[in-house]
This record gives sequence, structure tokens and C-alpha cells, in this order.
Amino acid sequence: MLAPQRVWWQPLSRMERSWVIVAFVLCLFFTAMMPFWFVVGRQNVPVTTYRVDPKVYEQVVNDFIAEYKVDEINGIPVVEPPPGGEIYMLARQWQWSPILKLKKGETYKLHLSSTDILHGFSLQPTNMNLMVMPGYDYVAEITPTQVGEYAIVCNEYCGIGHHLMVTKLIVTD
Ligand SMILES: [Cu+2]
Repeated sequence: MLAPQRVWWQPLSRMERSWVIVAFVLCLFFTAMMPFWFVVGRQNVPVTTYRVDPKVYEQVVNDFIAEYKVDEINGIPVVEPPPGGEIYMLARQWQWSPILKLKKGETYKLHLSSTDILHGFSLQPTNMNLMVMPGYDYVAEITPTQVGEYAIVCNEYCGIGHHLMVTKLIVTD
């Protein structure tokens, strides 16, 4: 019986050594970039989180819709809240509610929560991403800077109708 030849036992060739060094330096670079970009990248949405009973949250959203509803699109209420206030969105399998109509240049406190399982709030094409968890109220301060219609998709797989979980955000002058 013959043991396999232990080629790996030999010292590294020049080429191999260079690649090991390049890979190691890249690892250090990317590791350092994580905390650096967290501080400097200006990509973190200011978010405060509170515990909330899903039933209570649903009631708050229903009251919010009843107070400021202006329209309906495919059965989903369209809500135009007073500029600069608290605004609410609810995620559930497989629907977002309501559709928000916001004013450009105003700062809102956007509340996000789910009544069933984990969903993901992804605002396109700006690529703002937030977790939507049942039992937690995520409050993000947002200021729309451009007039238009933005798509909101769910980016956490949430079951058979996940791909249908699409809505929009309307920003007006
Ligand atoms: Cu979802």
C-alpha cells in the first residue's frame, strides 16, 4: 500500500505565499470596513424600538386609517396624514396597509410592525431596508426628499404569498 504523496507538506511557493498574503490583507480590510462604514457611511436609518402587543398595534393602525383615509386602491386604504406626524404601517401575510401619501421635505415618524410573522420592509429604488417583527414597533424617522411613487416590497420570505407582498409609498409636493 502506498500513502498519497504529501505535496502540501512542502513549503509554500512564491505564488501561493503572495495569494495567502493578499487574502489575509483583504480579510483585515473588510473587517475594518464594517465598523468604519457603520460610523461614516450615513446608511443607518435612525430607529427606536418598542415592545407592542400585535393586537394593540393593529387597533392603533385601524384608528390611524379611519382618521386620515382619503382614497382606496384595490381595497387597500390610502392615508394622507398631517405633515410631520406619526405614521403607521402594518405588515401581515401577505399585505401592507395602509398606502401612505406623504409630503416632500417633511419629517415623519414611521411606525412598522407585523401582526403575524417576520417581514422585511424594503423601499425601492432607494434600498432602505428595515425589519418588521411581530411584538415590536420599529420607529424610523424618515424625510422624503423626492416627489414620486416608491415601491415597497417584503424582503423576508414569509410564505406562499410572499411575492404578492408589494405596495407603494406616494410622495407629493
Ligand atoms: Cu412578508
